[in-house]
Amino acid sequence: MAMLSFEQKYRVRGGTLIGGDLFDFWVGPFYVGFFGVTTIFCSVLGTALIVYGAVLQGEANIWRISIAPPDISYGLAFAPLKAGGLWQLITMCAIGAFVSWALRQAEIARKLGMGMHIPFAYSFAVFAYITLVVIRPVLMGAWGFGFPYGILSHLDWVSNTGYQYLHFHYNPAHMLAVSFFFTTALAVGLHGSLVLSALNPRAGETVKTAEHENSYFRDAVGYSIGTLGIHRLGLFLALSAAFWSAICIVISGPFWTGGWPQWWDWWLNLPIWH
Ligand code: UQ2
Repeated sequence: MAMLSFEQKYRVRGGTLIGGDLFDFWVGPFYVGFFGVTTIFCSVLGTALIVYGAVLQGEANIWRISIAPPDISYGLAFAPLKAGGLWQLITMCAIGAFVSWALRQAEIARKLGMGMHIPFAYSFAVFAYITLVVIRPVLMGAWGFGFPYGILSHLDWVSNTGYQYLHFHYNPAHMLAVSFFFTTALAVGLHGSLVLSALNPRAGETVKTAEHENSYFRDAVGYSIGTLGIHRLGLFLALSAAFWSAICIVISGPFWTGGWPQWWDWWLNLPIWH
């Protein structure tokens, strides 16, 4: 595979967290490392188990393939392979692959002398997944509270789980998560459009710089957060969206068993009203 002129310069030894020089090499454009090997191993095994589960199910329609967690009656024990055990193995493979990927990101960042922002950010997505399939099921006492691995079945799970709390949009952590998702979209929309407008002027005009970008927003809203600032804000908004998503589901069941509309009774019950 062709290499860009600068790539050779950055193919330096070191930065590994484990394995020393043993896996410190590239395959084509890809850095391998110990965690590249574990990522591939977990991904291939997990995918093979999903395919095996689909074959057991005798389901050829990909929309309907679903690998369900064990019945609630198994609690936190291992279940037989065909009764949720596959889901348990696939979950272990998924976590192994996701954590390996984060550690491979960390090794590459170390190798290049960069900050840990990428593995840190990615970890919030992994944390949200682990909250759904490990932390909440453990707090509720059964793997059966995890979500099934299927395209339509996981949608059914989200809908059913939401309705168990009557109206999930009244969950205050869900409100925060949704607001952060929308604000992230606003920030990325503003940022992407601003950068393209500055770098793609009409034919014959010179490319504009950060001074134009700052001036645009000072003219429009009286404030510019700056070229570094918008990326800090974007990271904060996106991580907050993932974080509050994890919080909104982990409090549903383990810390609040009623309907979310009823949670707001604390407001109606404030002593100032009576
Ligand atoms: C900005 C800036 C950028 C940007 C954007 C802004 C030059 C290239 C989008 C404007 C951002 C503001 C005013 C903050 C908006 C706040 C929220 C919560 C969405 O100033 O610096 O860099 O891309």
